[in-house]
Amino acid sequence: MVDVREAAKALAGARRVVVFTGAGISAESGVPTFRDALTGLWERYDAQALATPQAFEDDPDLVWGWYEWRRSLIQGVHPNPGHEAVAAIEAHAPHTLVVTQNVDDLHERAGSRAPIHLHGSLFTPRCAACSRPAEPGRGDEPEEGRRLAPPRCGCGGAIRPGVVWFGEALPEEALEEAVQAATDCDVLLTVGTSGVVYPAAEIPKVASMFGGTVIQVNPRPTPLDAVAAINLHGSAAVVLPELVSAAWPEHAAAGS
Ligand code: BJW
Ligand code: ZN
Repeated sequence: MVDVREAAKALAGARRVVVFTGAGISAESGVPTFRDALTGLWERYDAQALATPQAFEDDPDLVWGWYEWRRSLIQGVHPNPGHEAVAAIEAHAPHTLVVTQNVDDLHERAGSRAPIHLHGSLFTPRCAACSRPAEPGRGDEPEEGRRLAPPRCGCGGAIRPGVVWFGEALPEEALEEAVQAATDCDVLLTVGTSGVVYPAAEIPKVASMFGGTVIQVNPRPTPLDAVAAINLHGSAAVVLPELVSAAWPEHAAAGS
């Protein structure tokens, strides 16, 4: 509780805030984290082995089926109080930038203004050959998942998910904007990320290096413990609303 109060004081006093999120913020909505064991058709695989250009080249039906299944799952869940608390931070601290590694749309659905998606989105498929944007599918995949042939573009190329796989460059503008915001921020709140995937994991480190106070929310230790001035051990859906209520008590009183 002392840590929450200390974190709330830093947050309420900050002019510029960056909220940096990972899969853990969506866990309580029912979205498995990236490093949870896979289930269904994919239980023999490790997500890190499926999230590569090579995996898509070797077995497009397996990889496209996995991404369509994940998009379908996300379409059936809702933002949780953690996502809502992030939107509340944006409402109270107008110079807030949300930078997410997540490929879901739960920040947007919770009311976040324009979150930066460092690793792309499940909702922006494109042609693997000519990059032309394609329409996302219907999102009614069976619960166990299935192999699914990717649709074809007019040019004959396979449609691929609009996400960033291992070995691929992050969207340049998004990364630049995130690094600039980390450089300039007073507080960076990192939530639900294992902090092991680069270059995204540099962002909290940049904030700390340039004098920002890093606050971490995670039930487990991570390599970012080393840069976090305040570590709030707990789940995002519990800790973030507590933090918002402590930072802006009128928010709690208004019941919003
Ligand atoms: C909760 C919770 C609750 C649970 N509440 N919390 C430097 C050093 C070493 C390696 C590299 C390096 N630089 C680059 C690399 C290589 C590589 C990399 O980082 N590898 C490491 C894994 C070793 N990086 C890349 O390849 C990147 N590209 C690149 O560097 O390109 C160079 C280049 C330049 C120019 C031209 C060409 C190339 C690309 C990385 C792309 C990552 N993509 C993925 C997949 C996206 C699509 C998909 O989703 O399928 O992004 S990987 C995966 O990891 C996904 C995630 O966004 C990302 C981060 O995962 P995240 O969000 O942290 O999730 P988890 O599951 O790891 O952790 C969840 C956390 O939540 C845990 O801590 C839990 O405790 C916590 N938690 N419940 C709060 N209720
Ligand atoms: Zn094409």
